[in-house]
Amino acid sequence: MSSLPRIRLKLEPGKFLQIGGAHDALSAVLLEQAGFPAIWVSGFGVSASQFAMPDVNLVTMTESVEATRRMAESVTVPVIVDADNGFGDATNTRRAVREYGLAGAAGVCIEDNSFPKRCSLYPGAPRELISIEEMCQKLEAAKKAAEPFGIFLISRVESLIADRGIPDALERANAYSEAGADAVLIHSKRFAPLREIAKSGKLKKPLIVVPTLFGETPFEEMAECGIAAAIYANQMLRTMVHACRQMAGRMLTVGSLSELDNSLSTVGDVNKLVKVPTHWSEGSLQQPSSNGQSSYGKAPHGKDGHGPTREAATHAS
Ligand code: SPV
Ligand code: MG
Repeated sequence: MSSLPRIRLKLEPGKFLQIGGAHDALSAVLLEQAGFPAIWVSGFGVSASQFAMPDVNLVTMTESVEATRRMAESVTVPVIVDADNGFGDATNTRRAVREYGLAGAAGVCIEDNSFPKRCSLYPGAPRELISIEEMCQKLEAAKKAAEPFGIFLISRVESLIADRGIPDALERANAYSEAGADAVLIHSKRFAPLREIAKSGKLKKPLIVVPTLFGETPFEEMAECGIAAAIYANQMLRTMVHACRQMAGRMLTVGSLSELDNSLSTVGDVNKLVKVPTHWSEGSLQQPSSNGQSSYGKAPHGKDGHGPTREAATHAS
Protein backbone atom coordinates (compact mmCIF):
# COMPACT_ATOMS: atom_id res chain seq x y z
CA MET A 1 0.00 0.00 0.00
CA SER A 2 1.16 3.52 -0.71
CA SER A 3 3.03 4.85 2.32
CA LEU A 4 1.75 8.43 2.04
CA PRO A 5 -0.68 9.48 4.76
CA ARG A 6 -4.15 9.81 3.22
CA ILE A 7 -6.81 12.29 4.18
CA ARG A 8 -10.24 10.70 4.05
CA LEU A 9 -12.96 12.38 2.04
CA LYS A 10 -15.88 13.70 4.04
CA LEU A 11 -19.02 15.53 2.99
CA GLU A 12 -20.24 17.70 5.82
CA PRO A 13 -23.90 18.72 6.11
CA GLY A 14 -24.39 22.38 5.25
CA LYS A 15 -21.00 22.63 3.59
CA PHE A 16 -20.64 22.89 -0.19
CA LEU A 17 -17.48 21.14 -1.36
CA GLN A 18 -15.80 22.32 -4.57
CA ILE A 19 -13.90 19.49 -6.25
CA GLY A 20 -11.36 20.32 -8.96
CA GLY A 21 -11.11 18.07 -12.01
CA ALA A 22 -7.56 17.13 -13.02
CA HIS A 23 -6.28 15.39 -16.13
CA ASP A 24 -2.71 14.77 -14.97
CA ALA A 25 -0.47 15.15 -11.93
CA LEU A 26 0.56 18.72 -12.66
CA SER A 27 -3.01 19.94 -13.12
CA ALA A 28 -3.81 18.25 -9.79
CA VAL A 29 -0.94 20.15 -8.14
CA LEU A 30 -2.19 23.46 -9.57
CA LEU A 31 -5.70 22.77 -8.27
CA GLU A 32 -4.37 21.95 -4.82
CA GLN A 33 -2.27 25.11 -4.81
CA ALA A 34 -5.32 27.17 -5.77
CA GLY A 35 -7.07 25.83 -2.66
CA PHE A 36 -9.26 23.00 -3.93
CA PRO A 37 -9.90 20.66 -0.99
CA ALA A 38 -10.29 17.57 -3.21
CA ILE A 39 -9.31 16.44 -6.71
CA TRP A 40 -11.40 14.55 -9.30
CA VAL A 41 -9.46 12.23 -11.62
CA SER A 42 -11.48 12.98 -14.74
CA GLY A 43 -11.90 10.05 -17.11
CA PHE A 44 -12.72 12.52 -19.86
CA GLY A 45 -9.55 14.45 -19.03
CA VAL A 46 -7.24 11.43 -18.74
CA SER A 47 -8.57 9.98 -22.04
CA ALA A 48 -8.11 13.30 -23.82
CA SER A 49 -4.85 14.56 -22.37
CA GLN A 50 -2.90 11.35 -21.90
CA PHE A 51 -4.19 9.37 -24.89
CA ALA A 52 -5.88 11.90 -27.23
CA MET A 53 -8.81 9.48 -27.22
CA PRO A 54 -12.54 9.79 -26.65
CA ASP A 55 -14.06 8.94 -23.28
CA VAL A 56 -15.62 5.58 -24.25
CA ASN A 57 -13.86 2.99 -22.03
CA LEU A 58 -10.77 2.89 -24.25
CA VAL A 59 -8.52 3.73 -21.29
CA THR A 60 -7.87 0.51 -19.38
CA MET A 61 -8.21 0.02 -15.65
CA THR A 62 -4.43 -0.21 -15.33
CA GLU A 63 -3.92 3.06 -17.20
CA SER A 64 -6.54 4.78 -15.05
CA VAL A 65 -4.96 3.40 -11.86
CA GLU A 66 -1.56 4.68 -12.94
CA ALA A 67 -2.99 8.13 -13.73
CA THR A 68 -4.57 8.10 -10.26
CA ARG A 69 -1.37 7.01 -8.57
CA ARG A 70 0.57 9.85 -10.16
CA MET A 71 -2.00 12.38 -8.95
CA ALA A 72 -2.32 10.87 -5.46
CA GLU A 73 1.45 10.95 -5.05
CA SER A 74 1.58 14.60 -6.12
CA VAL A 75 -1.02 16.15 -3.81
CA THR A 76 -2.04 15.82 -0.18
CA VAL A 77 -5.76 16.52 -0.60
CA PRO A 78 -8.13 13.58 -1.19
CA VAL A 79 -8.18 12.22 -4.73
CA ILE A 80 -11.51 10.93 -6.04
CA VAL A 81 -11.32 8.66 -9.06
CA ASP A 82 -13.79 8.58 -11.88
CA ALA A 83 -13.83 4.79 -12.29
CA ASP A 84 -16.37 4.92 -15.13
CA ASN A 85 -18.48 1.73 -15.01
CA GLY A 86 -15.91 -0.30 -13.09
CA PHE A 87 -14.44 -1.70 -16.33
CA GLY A 88 -16.87 -4.60 -16.50
CA ASP A 89 -19.08 -6.45 -14.01
CA ALA A 90 -19.05 -6.61 -10.21
CA THR A 91 -15.85 -8.67 -10.21
CA ASN A 92 -14.02 -6.16 -12.40
CA THR A 93 -15.34 -3.34 -10.23
CA ARG A 94 -14.10 -4.97 -7.04
CA ARG A 95 -10.61 -5.37 -8.43
CA ALA A 96 -10.60 -1.81 -9.76
CA VAL A 97 -11.55 -0.35 -6.37
CA ARG A 98 -8.80 -2.33 -4.65
CA GLU A 99 -6.23 -1.15 -7.20
CA TYR A 100 -7.37 2.46 -6.74
CA GLY A 101 -7.03 2.01 -2.99
CA LEU A 102 -3.48 0.74 -3.41
CA ALA A 103 -2.78 3.73 -5.65
CA GLY A 104 -3.85 6.15 -2.90
CA ALA A 105 -7.41 7.09 -3.90
CA ALA A 106 -9.65 8.51 -1.18
CA GLY A 107 -12.84 8.20 -3.21
CA VAL A 108 -14.10 6.15 -6.13
CA CYS A 109 -17.09 6.90 -8.35
CA ILE A 110 -18.89 4.12 -10.25
CA GLU A 111 -21.51 4.96 -12.88
CA ASP A 112 -24.44 2.94 -14.23
CA ASN A 113 -23.55 3.31 -17.91
CA SER A 114 -23.25 -0.07 -19.64
CA PHE A 115 -19.84 -1.19 -20.96
CA PRO A 116 -18.51 0.28 -23.21
CA LYS A 117 -19.64 3.65 -21.90
CA ARG A 118 -20.34 6.77 -23.92
CA CYS A 119 -19.26 10.02 -22.26
CA SER A 120 -22.26 11.91 -20.88
CA LEU A 121 -21.12 15.02 -22.77
CA TYR A 122 -21.50 13.39 -26.22
CA PRO A 123 -24.83 14.58 -27.61
CA GLY A 124 -26.83 11.98 -29.51
CA ALA A 125 -24.63 9.07 -28.38
CA PRO A 126 -26.52 5.80 -27.77
CA ARG A 127 -27.19 5.43 -24.04
CA GLU A 128 -27.85 2.22 -22.21
CA LEU A 129 -27.88 1.91 -18.45
CA ILE A 130 -27.40 -1.38 -16.64
CA SER A 131 -30.28 -2.61 -14.47
CA ILE A 132 -30.62 -1.39 -10.91
CA GLU A 133 -29.91 -4.93 -9.68
CA GLU A 134 -26.68 -5.20 -11.66
CA MET A 135 -25.50 -1.79 -10.51
CA CYS A 136 -26.27 -2.67 -6.89
CA GLN A 137 -24.17 -5.84 -7.24
CA LYS A 138 -21.30 -3.69 -8.51
CA LEU A 139 -21.68 -1.28 -5.62
CA GLU A 140 -21.81 -4.06 -3.04
CA ALA A 141 -18.60 -5.49 -4.48
CA ALA A 142 -17.07 -2.01 -4.62
CA LYS A 143 -18.02 -1.35 -0.99
CA LYS A 144 -16.27 -4.51 0.22
CA ALA A 145 -13.11 -3.53 -1.64
CA ALA A 146 -13.35 0.08 -0.47
CA GLU A 147 -13.68 -0.57 3.24
CA PRO A 148 -10.09 -1.60 4.07
CA PHE A 149 -8.87 1.63 2.48
CA GLY A 150 -11.55 3.90 3.96
CA ILE A 151 -12.51 4.79 0.39
CA PHE A 152 -15.57 7.03 0.00
CA LEU A 153 -17.88 5.34 -2.53
CA ILE A 154 -19.84 7.51 -4.94
CA SER A 155 -22.53 6.00 -7.15
CA ARG A 156 -23.32 7.86 -10.31
CA VAL A 157 -26.79 7.93 -11.81
CA GLU A 158 -27.12 8.58 -15.55
CA SER A 159 -30.94 8.59 -15.71
CA LEU A 160 -31.22 12.29 -16.56
CA ILE A 161 -28.50 12.13 -19.21
CA ALA A 162 -30.37 9.16 -20.75
CA ASP A 163 -33.69 11.09 -20.63
CA ARG A 164 -35.30 8.60 -18.23
CA GLY A 165 -36.72 11.28 -15.96
CA ILE A 166 -36.65 12.22 -12.30
CA PRO A 167 -38.50 9.17 -10.87
CA ASP A 168 -35.94 6.82 -12.44
CA ALA A 169 -33.09 8.97 -11.10
CA LEU A 170 -34.53 8.95 -7.58
CA GLU A 171 -35.21 5.22 -7.61
CA ARG A 172 -31.70 4.46 -8.78
CA ALA A 173 -30.05 6.94 -6.41
CA ASN A 174 -31.77 5.45 -3.37
CA ALA A 175 -31.22 1.84 -4.43
CA TYR A 176 -27.52 2.61 -4.91
CA SER A 177 -27.38 4.27 -1.49
CA GLU A 178 -28.84 1.16 0.12
CA ALA A 179 -26.30 -0.97 -1.72
CA GLY A 180 -23.50 0.90 0.05
CA ALA A 181 -22.80 4.18 -1.73
CA ASP A 182 -21.77 7.06 0.56
CA ALA A 183 -23.05 9.70 -1.89
CA VAL A 184 -24.83 9.91 -5.23
CA LEU A 185 -23.67 11.84 -8.24
CA ILE A 186 -26.68 12.50 -10.46
CA HIS A 187 -25.39 13.76 -13.77
CA SER A 188 -27.61 16.11 -15.74
CA LYS A 189 -27.76 18.34 -18.78
CA ARG A 190 -29.79 20.93 -16.84
CA PHE A 191 -29.94 22.20 -13.28
CA ALA A 192 -33.77 22.28 -12.96
CA PRO A 193 -34.27 18.52 -12.36
CA LEU A 194 -31.39 18.48 -9.88
CA ARG A 195 -32.96 21.37 -7.99
CA GLU A 196 -36.23 19.44 -7.85
CA ILE A 197 -34.49 16.27 -6.65
CA ALA A 198 -32.41 18.12 -4.05
CA LYS A 199 -35.40 20.04 -2.72
CA SER A 200 -37.67 16.95 -2.60
CA GLY A 201 -35.78 15.71 0.43
CA LYS A 202 -36.19 12.18 -0.93
CA LEU A 203 -32.51 11.34 -1.41
CA LYS A 204 -30.99 9.04 1.19
CA LYS A 205 -27.40 10.16 0.64
CA PRO A 206 -25.66 13.49 -0.18
CA LEU A 207 -25.96 14.73 -3.75
CA ILE A 208 -22.95 15.62 -5.93
CA VAL A 209 -23.31 17.41 -9.27
CA VAL A 210 -21.16 18.15 -12.33
CA PRO A 211 -22.21 21.60 -13.63
CA THR A 212 -20.43 21.43 -17.02
CA LEU A 213 -23.68 21.67 -18.99
CA PHE A 214 -25.39 24.17 -16.65
CA GLY A 215 -22.43 26.42 -15.99
CA GLU A 216 -24.67 29.47 -15.64
CA THR A 217 -26.09 28.17 -12.33
CA PRO A 218 -24.61 30.04 -9.36
CA PHE A 219 -22.81 27.83 -6.84
CA GLU A 220 -24.71 29.66 -4.13
CA GLU A 221 -27.97 28.32 -5.54
CA MET A 222 -26.59 24.79 -5.57
CA ALA A 223 -25.52 25.12 -1.94
CA GLU A 224 -28.90 26.57 -0.94
CA CYS A 225 -30.65 23.51 -2.40
CA GLY A 226 -28.59 21.31 -0.11
CA ILE A 227 -26.26 19.98 -2.81
CA ALA A 228 -23.18 18.65 -1.03
CA ALA A 229 -20.52 19.07 -3.71
CA ALA A 230 -19.84 20.14 -7.28
CA ILE A 231 -17.13 18.76 -9.52
CA TYR A 232 -15.48 21.25 -11.91
CA ALA A 233 -14.60 18.33 -14.14
CA ASN A 234 -12.88 19.63 -17.25
CA GLN A 235 -12.03 23.34 -16.92
CA MET A 236 -8.32 22.58 -16.42
CA LEU A 237 -8.21 20.39 -19.51
CA ARG A 238 -10.05 22.94 -21.61
CA THR A 239 -7.72 25.69 -20.40
CA MET A 240 -4.76 23.59 -21.50
CA VAL A 241 -6.29 22.99 -24.93
CA HIS A 242 -7.13 26.68 -25.37
CA ALA A 243 -3.73 28.00 -24.27
CA CYS A 244 -1.63 25.34 -25.98
CA ARG A 245 -3.43 25.71 -29.29
CA GLN A 246 -2.78 29.44 -29.26
CA MET A 247 0.85 28.93 -28.34
CA ALA A 248 1.38 26.22 -30.96
CA GLY A 249 0.21 28.65 -33.62
CA ARG A 250 2.15 31.64 -32.31
CA MET A 251 5.47 29.79 -32.04
CA LEU A 252 5.50 29.42 -35.83
CA THR A 253 4.88 33.11 -36.43
CA VAL A 254 7.18 35.00 -34.03
CA GLY A 255 10.72 36.07 -34.85
CA SER A 256 12.17 35.15 -31.47
CA LEU A 257 11.01 33.09 -28.52
CA SER A 258 11.12 35.92 -26.01
CA GLU A 259 8.16 37.53 -27.79
CA LEU A 260 6.11 34.76 -26.18
CA ASP A 261 7.34 35.22 -22.62
CA ASN A 262 4.34 37.22 -21.45
CA SER A 263 2.15 34.20 -22.19
CA LEU A 264 4.37 31.72 -20.38
CA SER A 265 5.24 30.57 -16.91
CA THR A 266 8.96 30.77 -16.30
CA VAL A 267 11.12 27.68 -16.18
CA GLY A 268 11.75 28.59 -12.55
CA ASP A 269 8.01 28.48 -11.86
CA VAL A 270 7.77 24.99 -13.32
CA ASN A 271 10.81 23.93 -11.30
CA LYS A 272 9.07 25.00 -8.12
CA LEU A 273 5.88 23.16 -9.08
CA VAL A 274 7.76 19.91 -9.57
CA LYS A 275 9.73 20.55 -6.35
CA VAL A 276 13.22 20.68 -7.85
CA PRO A 277 14.64 22.24 -4.64
CA THR A 278 13.12 19.48 -2.47
CA HIS A 279 14.49 16.77 -4.71
CA TRP A 280 17.92 18.33 -4.38
CA SER A 281 17.78 18.57 -0.64
CA GLU A 282 16.65 14.95 -0.45
CA GLY A 283 19.61 13.96 -2.60
CA SER A 284 17.64 12.57 -5.51
CA LEU A 285 18.99 15.07 -8.03
CA GLN A 286 22.62 15.83 -8.67
CA GLN A 287 23.88 18.82 -6.68
CA PRO A 288 24.94 21.82 -8.74
CA SER A 289 28.66 21.91 -9.37
CA SER A 290 30.86 24.60 -7.84
CA ASN A 291 30.42 26.95 -10.82
CA GLY A 292 26.68 26.89 -10.21
CA GLN A 293 25.82 24.75 -13.22
CA SER A 294 24.01 21.48 -12.81
CA SER A 295 24.46 18.58 -15.15
CA TYR A 296 20.99 18.92 -16.60
CA GLY A 297 20.81 22.44 -17.89
CA LYS A 298 22.84 25.60 -17.82
CA ALA A 299 21.13 27.96 -20.24
CA PRO A 300 19.03 30.49 -18.36
CA HIS A 301 15.49 30.63 -19.73
CA GLY A 302 12.61 32.87 -18.84
CA LYS A 303 12.23 36.59 -18.47
CA ASP A 304 13.33 36.68 -14.86
CA GLY A 305 16.76 35.48 -15.93
CA HIS A 306 16.50 32.48 -13.63
CA GLY A 307 17.44 29.39 -15.52
CA PRO A 308 16.72 26.01 -14.00
CA THR A 309 20.10 25.92 -12.29
CA ARG A 310 20.05 29.27 -10.51
CA GLU A 311 16.41 29.15 -9.50
CA ALA A 312 16.62 25.70 -7.99
CA ALA A 313 19.96 26.34 -6.32
CA THR A 314 18.58 29.46 -4.66
CA HIS A 315 15.69 27.53 -3.22
CA ALA A 316 17.80 24.59 -2.14
CA SER A 317 19.93 26.75 0.13
C1 SPV B 1 -15.35 13.14 -16.25
O1 SPV B 1 -14.79 14.19 -15.92
O2 SPV B 1 -14.79 12.23 -16.85
C2 SPV B 1 -16.77 12.94 -15.92
C3 SPV B 1 -17.66 14.08 -15.91
O3 SPV B 1 -17.16 11.80 -15.77
S1 SPV B 1 -18.36 14.14 -17.50
O4 SPV B 1 -17.29 14.25 -18.47
O5 SPV B 1 -19.24 15.29 -17.52
O6 SPV B 1 -19.13 12.92 -17.73
MG1 MG C 1 -15.97 10.39 -16.67
